[in-house]
Formats: sequence, C-alpha cells, structure tokens
Amino acid sequence: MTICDGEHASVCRGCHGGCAARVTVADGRVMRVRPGLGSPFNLGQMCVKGLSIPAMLSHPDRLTVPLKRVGERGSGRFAPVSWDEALGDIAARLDGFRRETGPESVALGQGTGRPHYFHVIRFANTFGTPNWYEPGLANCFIPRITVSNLTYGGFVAGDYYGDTPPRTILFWGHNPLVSGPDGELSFPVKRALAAGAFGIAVDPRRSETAKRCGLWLPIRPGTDAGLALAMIRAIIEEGWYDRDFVEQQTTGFEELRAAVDPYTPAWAEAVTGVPAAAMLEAARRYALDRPSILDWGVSLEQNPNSLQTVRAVAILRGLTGNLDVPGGDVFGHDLLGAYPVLRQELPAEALIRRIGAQQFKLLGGFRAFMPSAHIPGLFAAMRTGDPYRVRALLLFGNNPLATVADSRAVLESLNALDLLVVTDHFLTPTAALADYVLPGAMWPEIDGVIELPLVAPRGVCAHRKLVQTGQCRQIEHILNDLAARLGLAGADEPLESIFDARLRPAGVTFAELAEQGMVLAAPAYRRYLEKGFRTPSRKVELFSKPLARLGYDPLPSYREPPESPVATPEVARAFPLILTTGARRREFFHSEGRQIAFLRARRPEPLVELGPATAAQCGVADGDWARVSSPRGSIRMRVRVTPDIMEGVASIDHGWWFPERGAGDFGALESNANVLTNAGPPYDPAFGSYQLRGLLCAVEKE
Ligand SMILES: Nc1nc2c(c(=O)[nH]1)N[C@H]1C(S)=C(S)[C@@H](COP(=O)(O)OP(=O)(O)OC[C@H]3O[C@@H](n4cnc5c(=O)[nH]c(N)nc54)[C@H](O)[C@@H]3O)O[C@H]1N2
Ligand SMILES: Nc1nc2c(c(=O)[nH]1)N[C@H]1C(S)=C(S)[C@@H](COP(=O)(O)OP(=O)(O)OC[C@H]3O[C@@H](n4cnc5c(=O)[nH]c(N)nc54)[C@H](O)[C@@H]3O)O[C@H]1N2
Ligand code: SF4
Ligand SMILES: [Mo]
Repeated sequence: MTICDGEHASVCRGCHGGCAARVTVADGRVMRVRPGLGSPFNLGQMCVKGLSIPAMLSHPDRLTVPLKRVGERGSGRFAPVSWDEALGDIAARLDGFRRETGPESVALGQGTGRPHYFHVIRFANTFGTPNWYEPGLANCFIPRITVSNLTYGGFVAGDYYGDTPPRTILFWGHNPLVSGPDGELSFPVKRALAAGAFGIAVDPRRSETAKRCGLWLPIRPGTDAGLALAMIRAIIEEGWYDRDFVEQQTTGFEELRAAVDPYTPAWAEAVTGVPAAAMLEAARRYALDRPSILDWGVSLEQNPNSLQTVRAVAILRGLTGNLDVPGGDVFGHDLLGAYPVLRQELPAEALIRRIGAQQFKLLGGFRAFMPSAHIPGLFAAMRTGDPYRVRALLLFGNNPLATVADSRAVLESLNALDLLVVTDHFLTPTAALADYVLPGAMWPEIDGVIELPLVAPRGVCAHRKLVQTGQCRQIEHILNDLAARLGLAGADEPLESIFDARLRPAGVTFAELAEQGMVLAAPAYRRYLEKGFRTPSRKVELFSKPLARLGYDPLPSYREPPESPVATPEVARAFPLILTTGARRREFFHSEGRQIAFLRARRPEPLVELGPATAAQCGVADGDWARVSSPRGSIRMRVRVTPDIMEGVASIDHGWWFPERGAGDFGALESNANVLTNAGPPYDPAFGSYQLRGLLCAVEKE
C-alpha cells in the first residue's frame, strides 16, 4: 500500500536509525523531510545523512530494476530483467548448490543494523545454511553485548532521558556527536554536555565529542585494555570504588584486585601514552562524581584482544555502582518480542559446519549471542575451498569490497564465486561484480518497526511505506519470494503479522503504532534489588566462571597489539606510524553517500589526519596528496594536518570509492582503508575479531 500526498510521520533509518521524521509526499514522491517532534531520542533534530533522503530516493544512479550481468565479471555491463526471471533463476541455482554441495555452500551477508536484519537470518535458517554474517559482529557490538551479558546480565546504555542528568560521561573510543545511534542518538548526548556534565574522552583524536569534554586522554590505538586495567587498579587502591555495591552485588573482587596489581599508572603511561595524572583524574571523576555514564565505542572491538579489552572497560561500571541508576548506565526494557528467525529449522549438524564456530565460540558457537560466520574464514573458504567451498553469496545492503578487511583478498574471493547476488540502492564496487543486482527499497519505501535506543531500548516506533520508486522492493519481500520458490518454511507469513506478534509486549499492533508513532516505557532503575542481575550468580561477575568454562580468561589482561613498535620493531622501522581507520564522519554512513552532491561537497575527499610534528617528519603538508602504506598495500589520501591528533598516529577515513567514475572503474582500491588492514590471524580467541585499528603504517608525499 502506498499512502496519499501530504505530510506523514515516519522514522528515519538512514543509519542504525530511529529519528522521528516528517515526510512530505506529493505526486507519489518524497519532496521534503523534516525532523519529527516529540521524540526524546532525536529532540526535534536530524543529521545531514537523514536529511539527504529526498536526494537519495530520486538520484539518477539509483537502481530501480533488477539487472543481470551480460559482460565479464567486473566489466560493469548489465541488462534489465524482470523480477520473475531474476528470482526464478537465482532460486534454481540456489536449489542446485543445496543439492550438489550442501546448503552451507551458500552464504548470506548483510550490512550493519539494517531493517531486514532478522529476516536474513530467518532465510538462512530455513534454507539450512549456518553461514550468514553482518560486517560488524566480531568487530562491532557482539563483544560489547556478549561481555555485558556475561558481566551484568544485560546490555546497558546511557540514561540521557530521565530526570537525573549524568554528572560525568566517559567516552571511550566513541564519538557519539558524529556517530550517533549506537546506544544513543547524538542529540541527547550534546544536551547532557551542554547542561554541564563533565566529559572525558579516551581517543587518539580530539574528536568532535572530545572537544566538548573537560578532559582528553590521547591514547595509542589498540592499547585501551592497558588504560582500563590501570584505572581499575587505581579505583581499587585509592578506595574510590562503591564499597556497598561491590560487597553486596559483585563476585570476584579479590581475584580482580590481584589480577590488576601489575598495571600501575607508570606502566600504563609507558604503554598507552596517556599521562598518569590524567588517567588518575579520569578514574577519580568517573568513580566519584556520580552518576556517571560510560559511553563506549567500536574502537574497543576492532583489535585481536577485543574480549579482554571490552571486559576491562565493562568492569569499571560494576566497581563504581554506576549501573542501573538514574543518570548512569541502564538496562533496556523488553518492548519487542523476539523476531521469529525460525532457528529450529536449522539442523544441529549445520551448526557445527558454521565457518569459525568451533574456534570462535562467542561469535559462532552454541554460547554465542547471535551466532554468525567468521568473515575472514568465510571469504577464505570462497577462494581456497578450505574447509569447504562456499560457492554462492547473497548480499543484502553490504559492500564488503569497501568495508571488510583486506580488500584485495575480498576481491579475489568474490571473483571465485559461482553466484553473487547483491541487493542495494546503488551499483557499488561489490555490486558491479555480481551476477544479479537487485534494487532495494529505501526507508520511506518500507514498513518497519524499530526499538530505541537500538541496544538498550526504552521506546519502540513504527513506520509505513509511503512511496514506491521503480520496481524497488523491501528486502523481506524479496527473501519471502525466494523462500516461496524454494519451498522454505514461513515463506507466506505476512510481514505485518510478524510485526504484530513482536509488538504484543508493547500492547499495540503495527497499524496502531504506525498511527501513534511511538510507545515509551516508563523509566525503571535498580531492578537488581528485587531479583539480582541476570547472571548465574545473580551478581555482577568481575570474575567470569562461564568464560573460564569456555576456556577463556575469566579476568581481563593486556596484550600488546601484534603489529606495533613494541611487538614488531623490525616492521616499525619501515612503517613507523600507528594506524587507525574508520573514525566516522557526519556526512557518510560507511561506504554510502559519496554520490549525493551536497554531502560530497561538504567532504569531497578521503583524508589522512596527522599531527604537525608527524607531518613534518613524513615530509607532507596540509592539502598534499599522500601515499599511506602498510605491510599489506598502499592507498592515496589527502593530508589534513591538525593539532587535534596524537603525534605518531595516522587516522584514515574508511569506505571510500568514487561513484562518479562509473562501473568498472569505481577506484575501489585506490583510497580504500581496507587495503591496509589485516584479515589474518591472530584473532581474538573468543570473537575472531580482526585488526582495523592499532596497526602500523607509513605516510609519504605522493
Ligand atoms: N577499515 C575499516 N573498515 C570498517 C570499519 C572501520 O572502522 N574501519 N567499520 C566496520 C563496521 S563497525 C561496520 S558495521 C561495517 C559496515 O559495513 P557495511 O554495512 O557494508 O557498510 P555500508 O557502506 O553502510 O553499506 C553497504 C551497502 O549497503 C547499502 N544499503 C544500506 N542500507 C540498505 C538497505 O536498507 N537496503 C539495501 N538494499 N541496501 C542498503 C548501501 O547502499 C551500501 O552500498 O564496516 C566495517 N568496516
Ligand atoms: N555518521 C556516521 N555514523 C555512524 C556510522 C557511520 O559510518 N557514519 N557508523 C555506525 C557504526 S556501524 C558504528 S560501529 C558506529 C561507530 O561509532 P563510534 O563507536 O563512535 O566509533 P568511531 O567513530 O569509528 O570511532 C570513535 C573514536 O575512536 C577513536 N579511535 C580510533 N582508534 C582508537 C583506539 O584504538 N582506541 C580508542 N580509545 N579510540 C580510538 C577515533 O579517533 C574516533 O574519534 O557509528 C555508527 N554511526
Ligand atoms: S542520526 Fe540516523 S536516524 Fe537520525 S537523521 Fe541521521 S541518519 Fe537518520
Ligand atoms: Mo559498526
């Protein structure tokens, strides 16, 4: 159903989503988008990405019909075909792979936090393949979610919405004023800082968020566990911890105290580069100037020590009692029921064949929160056939050539496939390699339900399809169509009845919620006083027995990044700078948005940021084009010299390609951060996280 002309309440899904929006439709087209009013999450504001949606919807390069490849792979030559022909052929080929080499030889991939997230998992389960992925997971959010569950029995996010504002906010490897909706939207964070909360930023860059903080702790990328362990030690030794909370609500305090003993402030200063006085000041304020929020980011996960890094930071909340209190970090409410992903349809033997499941138990194994395949392993299986050949890949809103580590290996893997199907909004470098490219709908063109904040929900919203562009389809409908052709379970269940079933705990139907816009749960605090925490001991587990049982260290520890001046001094001679990649930019969501003129005008080129002394050392000046190299390859980036970055560090944008050059030559590897990153071992032993931050590089004038 499409809706008639006029202004409609909707919800932006331009990133992980959730801003209330008002969409003006005329003649079946979106003419204008404005922020919706009344949402506590976006406070009547939207970002530039969200406001770019009219330009995205009607962009001349937009995919509007299914395409079939007619030239060589990579030639960029496609011909339009009907949906029936495309899906008929894809289904027949999937059926063939299923019979010839087993369903696990077909893999599914999707982008980060998409509206169709659970439906892709549902399709994988009913098709019988354990091999699905999302490009984050091992490197984005699964460590934070799993560690929160293990340590305090649920995910927490900052309480920016209640009557008690936070007094201190510790931003750790996180820049929410730009990156927004990962646990919070930017707008309430900005409000809390403006209202006087004292900010502390742990970041090699003085980021947009750090600039509004009272204390900036510039840290050597990849060494966060060292700083967190030293802060734990200081909080214990100085007696800054919450004695009552620790005594009554935690287990393993003495074991923790002994484990952190070696991590003195002097040791941590030498390892992390953060001055000891600043780290003590940060620890004291976070522990004592309460309530405090600890807002953590993806930087903690994009390294091969993600489990223990995230654990060390998570423990700070448990020691200081900043958990589940007004103005601290709070648990979510179960406003939505589980999505029917039909997990029972996936046979037990398939689970064992999931790539990476045996090795990375908290990513792909039975104890994993959302079991998925290990991306480097899966892409290796495509090109090497080890442990078996993955022959087909169906992608739904994912651009691995830009966003997965080691782009050259990704390219080789994609080229080795028998079938690559990409559903996207635009012809991306990845889509240009596909056998079929399918046109996906954008958020004003779909029905959806979303919880907010995304990870510790307090509210739930719904939005309806408002317009139709060309033959674009909502991905859940594409998957159901394929499922019907393959005779899979649940193919005919209407999306609206899934939404209705999920919304039962919120007490509304999809139709009602789309009409009223949002249901908010009343704030609730200190629920642990009644039932304890949802861990085996009912306490905050500073020492984790479940981790020990799985063969992982029950207490956090520091490991030097495997490629660093300390670990590999011989590599550091040729590549003397510390590399970090992917700090978010307001204008772009990962590899998206480069074709939108007003976004591109604001940020026309890929940047490498360097401090003045480092730039001088490398012989580059602000505005130069430079070669940035790592042991894996080299790319070109425009130099920005700024005092707002730690000396000795190079921070580069990720997600770059050049849509204006046309298919076949998108410049996919020219300025692509992932040419420099590492998809090889060592991996985090629990999650299989690989290295996107804390590597080595060199910069020289082009
Ligand atoms: N070097 C480096 N690499 C990184 C990171 C980093 O920090 N550094 N960050 C990593 C992280 S945390 C993540 S989550 C990943 C993100 O990786 P991706 O999810 O792959 O990134 P995107 O560029 O957002 O999305 C890929 C494609 O999905 C399409 N798309 C978006 N939404 C939809 C939709 O609703 N429907 C359809 N049909 N298509 C859609 C877009 O047009 C785009 O072409 O990148 C990772 N890669
Ligand atoms: N505009 C925009 N918003 C986004 C996205 C986007 O692409 N664009 N992507 C979304 C996704 S999928 C994600 S995962 C989130 C990520 O969002 P965040 O979690 O905020 O992560 P980043 O912006 O990648 O990095 C945050 C800060 O960490 C710093 N940093 C880099 N390396 C290290 C390190 O080793 N240690 C420490 N302590 N800090 C380091 C960077 O300088 C940066 O300022 O953003 C989401 N929101
Ligand atoms: S923050 Fe995300 S949801 Fe909000 S306007 Fe921007 S893109 Fe849309
Ligand atoms: Mo992410």
